[in-house]
Amino acid sequence: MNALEALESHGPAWRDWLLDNLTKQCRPHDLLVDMMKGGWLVQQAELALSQGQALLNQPASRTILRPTIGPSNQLHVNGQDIRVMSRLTNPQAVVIAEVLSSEECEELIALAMSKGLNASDVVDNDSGERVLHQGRTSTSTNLTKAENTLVARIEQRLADLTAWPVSHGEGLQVLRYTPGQEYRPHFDWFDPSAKGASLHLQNGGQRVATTVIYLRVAEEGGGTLFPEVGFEACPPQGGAVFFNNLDPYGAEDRLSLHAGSPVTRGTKVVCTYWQRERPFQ
Ligand SMILES: O=C(O)CCC(=O)C(=O)O
Repeated sequence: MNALEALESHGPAWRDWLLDNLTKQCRPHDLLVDMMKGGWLVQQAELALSQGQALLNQPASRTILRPTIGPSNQLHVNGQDIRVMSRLTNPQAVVIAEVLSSEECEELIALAMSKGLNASDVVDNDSGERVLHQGRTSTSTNLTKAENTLVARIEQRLADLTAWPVSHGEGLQVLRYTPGQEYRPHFDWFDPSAKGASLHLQNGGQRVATTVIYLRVAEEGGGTLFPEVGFEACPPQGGAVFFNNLDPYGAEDRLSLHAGSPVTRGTKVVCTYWQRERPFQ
């Protein structure tokens, strides 16, 4: 077999495009996405990428280990039967049903309410402080890791579901949106080039994945929207949307941009679980 067979397989224009972009240090995942849009099969595109890197004496890109939901569409996790409803490849996202029972949803809401909800905040990129922001208008409360048996059981289930250690999870956050409230498009990863990110990256490293569990579903509006790919997840009560914040090569995935769409009727309550690269205290 010709050592550059994959690189040459789609003609000289593609070969030159790939070599040119590799020379410009473009992100491997972005190149693969463009190649797939151009009709390449993913395996052939990966092979062409590695052949191009070898030709240019660049180190081969390595995929990283990320939290992952297995290929089966019917998952059995710690006694819970969880159903896969849909999967998205770019960004990698999975919509699932029956992660929590309706009793667990109600118990979690009652726990959050008993603690009291406050205006939700965001991390300021410059100072690293938590600040209020007009783009996030929900109210919320943070639960302590394993603060009771219900919380510990849910964290363990999410860790097992995504094959990622429970030690790497942040505490659950419960959010409530009433009509007009929303969380405008944002990334969950910390921007490594921002001054304020370093403090947050020191404890546990990057946020590698997010799971948003729907505890109560709004009558209208309130889905989790991925505007870059035109997809809105609307799981039923107890269902969730899981997504990776990093691409398969470990770069911050700009396609993971997401939003809590405005609720237009009823109340939405979700519980967010963020997973880190390393153990999180
Ligand atoms: O409310 C949602 O659907 C999304 C929540 C979210 O984006 C977050 O908590 O980071």
